[in-house]
Amino acid sequence: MNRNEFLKSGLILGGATLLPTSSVFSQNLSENKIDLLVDQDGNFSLMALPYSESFLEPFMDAETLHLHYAFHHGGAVKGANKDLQMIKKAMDENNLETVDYWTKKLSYHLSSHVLHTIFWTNLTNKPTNPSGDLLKRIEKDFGSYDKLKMYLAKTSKDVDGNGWGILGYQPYTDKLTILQCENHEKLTQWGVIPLLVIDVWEHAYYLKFKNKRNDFVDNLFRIINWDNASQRLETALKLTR
Ligand code: MN3
Repeated sequence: MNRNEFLKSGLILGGATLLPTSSVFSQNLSENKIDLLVDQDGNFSLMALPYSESFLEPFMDAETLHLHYAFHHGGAVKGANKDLQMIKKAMDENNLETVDYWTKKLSYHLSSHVLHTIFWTNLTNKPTNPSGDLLKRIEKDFGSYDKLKMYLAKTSKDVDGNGWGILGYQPYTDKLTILQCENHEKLTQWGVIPLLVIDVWEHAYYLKFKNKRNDFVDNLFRIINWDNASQRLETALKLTR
């Protein structure tokens, strides 16, 4: 699909959107083994972590990672499956009384599933730096890698309540962009494909960092897997040009 076909097709790839298993997007991601959000039956599923729960020690402790992955991310997967079932039930019974409630829930749970899936692969246990096309685009769109880091860190630290800082690719403008996402689904720009996501929900850091979210974010910048972000940019560009 070239860029024009992509834009005409109206395929929206924002975090709040259901990705059908047959879409070019999810097919490409799963062929490249980046993300797998659904199982063979089309139900949402929790893919295995790309490493052991102690892999990110001491930057992220195993207990935090375990609770975060198994219960917070896992809970979102269960929630998204239930939301879909409840929407189907409402449709089958021609009773649309509660369908808006479950639709909002699906936006919340599925967006959580998408962002957490990306988050795990965005981390590694050693410092890396952006390179190649990603670095060139960072320099073009933000001035320098240091400026991007400052901007993304500040945006992540200053989220009101729970949420995410996100570096994404916006195909409509062919630029990198930063989002300050509240909860999992609010304050997106339609179309943005996330490349790097920073979880600043309290569950991501409270055991080890207590109330010091800023320290958590600064610490996280030491274990970002920029190669994964590069791979995500490559995929996004292939799909949208
Ligand atoms: Mn989380």
